Amino acid sequence: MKTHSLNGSWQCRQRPHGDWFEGTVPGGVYTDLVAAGEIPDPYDEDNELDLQWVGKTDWEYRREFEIDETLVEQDRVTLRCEGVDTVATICINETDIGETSNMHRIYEFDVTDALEIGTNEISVVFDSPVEYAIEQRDAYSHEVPVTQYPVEQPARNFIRKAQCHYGWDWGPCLPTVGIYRDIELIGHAEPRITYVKPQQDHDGNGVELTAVVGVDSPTNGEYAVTVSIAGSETTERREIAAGESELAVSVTVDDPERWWPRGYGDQPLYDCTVAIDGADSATTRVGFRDISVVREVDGENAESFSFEVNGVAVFAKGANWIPIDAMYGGVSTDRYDQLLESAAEANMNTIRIWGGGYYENDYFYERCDELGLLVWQDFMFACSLYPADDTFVENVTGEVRDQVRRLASHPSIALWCGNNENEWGLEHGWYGDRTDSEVLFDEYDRLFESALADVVAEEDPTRRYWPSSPSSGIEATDPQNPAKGDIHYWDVWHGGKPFADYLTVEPRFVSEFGYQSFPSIELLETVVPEESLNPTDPLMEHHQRHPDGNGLILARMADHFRIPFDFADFVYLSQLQQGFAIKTAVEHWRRLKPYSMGAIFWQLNDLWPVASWSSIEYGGGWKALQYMAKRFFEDVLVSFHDDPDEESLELWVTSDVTDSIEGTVELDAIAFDGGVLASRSIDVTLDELESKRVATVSPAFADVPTESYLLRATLSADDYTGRNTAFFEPFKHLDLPGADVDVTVEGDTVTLESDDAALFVALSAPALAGHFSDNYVHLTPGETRTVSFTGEADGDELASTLGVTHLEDTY
Ligand code: BMA
Repeated sequence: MKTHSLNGSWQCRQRPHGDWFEGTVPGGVYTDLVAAGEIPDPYDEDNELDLQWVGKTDWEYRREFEIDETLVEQDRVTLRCEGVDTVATICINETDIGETSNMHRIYEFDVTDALEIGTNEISVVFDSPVEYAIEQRDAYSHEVPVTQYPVEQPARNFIRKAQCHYGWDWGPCLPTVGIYRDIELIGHAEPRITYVKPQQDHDGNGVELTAVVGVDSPTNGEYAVTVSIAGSETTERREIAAGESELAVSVTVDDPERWWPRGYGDQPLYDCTVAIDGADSATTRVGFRDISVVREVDGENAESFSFEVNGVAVFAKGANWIPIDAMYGGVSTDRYDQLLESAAEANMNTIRIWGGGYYENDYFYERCDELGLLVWQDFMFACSLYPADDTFVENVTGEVRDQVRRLASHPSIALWCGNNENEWGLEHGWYGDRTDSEVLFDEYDRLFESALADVVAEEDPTRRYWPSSPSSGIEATDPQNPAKGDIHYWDVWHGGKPFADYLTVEPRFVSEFGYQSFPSIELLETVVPEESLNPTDPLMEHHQRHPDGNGLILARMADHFRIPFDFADFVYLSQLQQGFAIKTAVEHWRRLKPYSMGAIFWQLNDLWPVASWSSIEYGGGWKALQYMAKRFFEDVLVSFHDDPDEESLELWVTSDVTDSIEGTVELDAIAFDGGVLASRSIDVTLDELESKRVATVSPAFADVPTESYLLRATLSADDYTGRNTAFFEPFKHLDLPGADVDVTVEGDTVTLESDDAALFVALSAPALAGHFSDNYVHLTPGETRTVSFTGEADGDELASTLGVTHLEDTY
C-alpha cells in the first residue's frame, strides 16, 4: 500500500476569476483570507457583519502534486477526504471525480484512472454554503422551522454543516468553506483496512474483544487475519471479496487492567493490532471497560438515568463542548490539550460534545481516553427541525455510519445521542402552531427515533443510542420530565428565576444548565477599543449574542452584589455571579445522588471573544467558574444546603469514592474582623459513593449581626479534604471591615494573607498564559494561603504582572 498526502499549501480563489492566493489544507477560507491580507480579522469589532459575502461566494482550491509509478500503477487508487466543508466538486486533471455535500462524512473516490505519472492537478470547487442551503430549502416540500439567532444566515437545517457556522447565541456567523481535515491518495493492490471497531464483551474477569474490521479490496482472495492485544492473539483465515466488506475476529484477554473515568481509577490503554497478512495492518488503542446507561423504572413515569462503568455508578461531572474556534484553520493540538487538561484538572469526568458543531478530530478523543473524560456524543443536529426525505436520510445515515466507525474504538465515548433540543422544541411548540405539525412529528420520528437509531444498532450495539438531549427516551413525550432521562434546566438563565430556584429541581441527569459572564478585559481589548469597554457599548453588544444577556446579568447582580461603577469590577462580579449560580446547582444535584446522577454545565469553552456561559474564555483563560468547578466537582464534597424556607442549615458530605471514608468536618463561625464565634467538630463516616446529611446547624448568634460573619466547613476524611463557606446575608449587604491582603510572590508561588476577612480573593496574571492552582478563595482573618501558577512564567514575570482584588474592592 502506498499513501500520498495532499495536505499542505494550496491555492485559493474566488470563483470564477478571482486572483489566486495561498490556501492551507487542512483549513478554511476565512483563515486563508485573513492570512493573505484579503479580509480583516472577523472577530475584531463588528467586522463579521461586513464579511457575510464570504459565505455567499463560490470558492476554489487547487494544487499540483507529483506522483510516480509506485502509486499510479497500484490496482486501485482512492482519494480519501476526512472532511470537506461542504458542497464541493472535486476534479483531478480537469476530470470530475466526485462531489461532496456533507461536512460530517468521510468521502472516498476511486481515482485510479484519473492520475498520471508526474505532475497532476487537483481542484476542489466549493458552492456557496449560504446559497446552497437556501436552494435546498426552497426546493423542499414544506417549511421546516429552525431557531433563529441575532446574526445569522438562513436555512442552516438544509445543509449538513456545523450548525453554529450560521450564527448562534454565543457565536459569530461565518459560514466558511474548506478542506478541514486530512486529504490523501491511497494506492493498493491488496485489501486495505478502512476502520476497526473493537467491541468488548465483559464476562467476569475476562474480556472477549471482537475486532470488527472494514475492508476495501480490489480483488477476491483468502488471507490470514490476526488480531493481537495485551499479549493475546488470534489468527483466522478469511475469504475477502472484491469491494467493500466487513469481517470480525475475536480474541479473549484474561483479566486486563480496566479503564476508568477520571476519579474512579486509571486509564490503561492497550494497542490492538489487526493485520491482514501480506496486505495491511492497523492499530487502534483500546481501554477495557464495561459501560452502560442504566435506566431502571422506579416510580410512576420515573426512571433512573446513569452511566455505569465496570459495575460502578458514575456521577457525571462536567461541561458542554462547542467547536474550539469559529475558524477551524490553524488550530493547534496545544489548544485541545489546554482545554481538556483544564477540564480534568477541575475534577470533571464527562464532556458533552454538543450537536451544533462538528464531530471532533481524533486528537480530541485520544486525549479524552488518556484523561479519563467520558464523552457524551451528540450527532450534529441542534435547535431545529430537519428535512427527512430519502435524500436527506441517506446523507445523514451515511454520516452517522462514518463517524461511529471512526470513533467506536474510543473507551471515552459513553453514548450516542441523536440531537440537541430538537425534541424539546418540537414537543414544547417552539415553532408556533402549525397545521402541518403531524408531518413535522413524523419527520422527527423518521430521523431520530428510527433511521439514526437503526444505524447505531447496526454499527455499535455496545453503546446506548439516546434520541435527543433532553429526552425521556424513544416514544416518551415529555423530554423535560425531571424524573426520567436527561433535562436541560434553563429557568435560572433564560427564565430569569433566582439561583435558589435550582434547589427546587430534582432531576435524574442535567446535561445543560448555565449562566453567563463576561470574559477578561485583556481578552476583550483584543477585539474592541478601550473606550468601548462597557457592556452596552454597540461593539460590546456585538460580542454579546444573547438579546437579553446584559439585562439578565445586571438584574441578578442587583440582587447579590453592589452595582459596580467600574468595568473591571463588573467583569469580576459577573464571573462571581456565574460561578455562584452553577455552584448552587451542582452542589444540590450532587447531594441528591444516587437519584440524580449527572451535572454537565453549559459550557466549557468559547470559539471567539464573547460574553457567554463558558467557564474558560477564548484563548484559554480560566474564569471564576472554572476555579469554582474544581472545588464543587471534588471527589468528596462538603456543602451546605440552605433552604430559603428554613432557619437552620444542613451540612452534607457527598462522596464519589468507591471506598468508605471516615473523618471530621470542623465547623467554625468566624467574624469578618477576627475572632471565632463558635466551633464544632462533627465525625463523619460515609459508605462508598454515598451522599448524606451529616448535621443540621443553627447559625444564628444573639447580638451578632448576620452580616458580620461566615460559617466555614472544613472536611478532612482519609485522603480527602474540602472546604465550603456559608453566608447569611446577600453579598451586597455583608459588613466587610476593609481587609488588607498581603501578597508575596516567589517564582510561581503566591502567598496570600489577610488581617480581616477577604472574600473571593482573585489573582490575575494578565500578560501570562496559565492559571493558578486555586483562586477566588475566601481568606479568614489572619489566614495564610499559598497557591501556585502553572503557565508560561519565568523568574520575576509573575511578580511583575500579578493583580489581586476581592469583593470589598467593588463596594
Ligand atoms: C442551550 C444550548 C445552546 C445554547 C444555550 C444557551 O440550550 O443547546 O443551543 O447556546 O442553550 O442559550
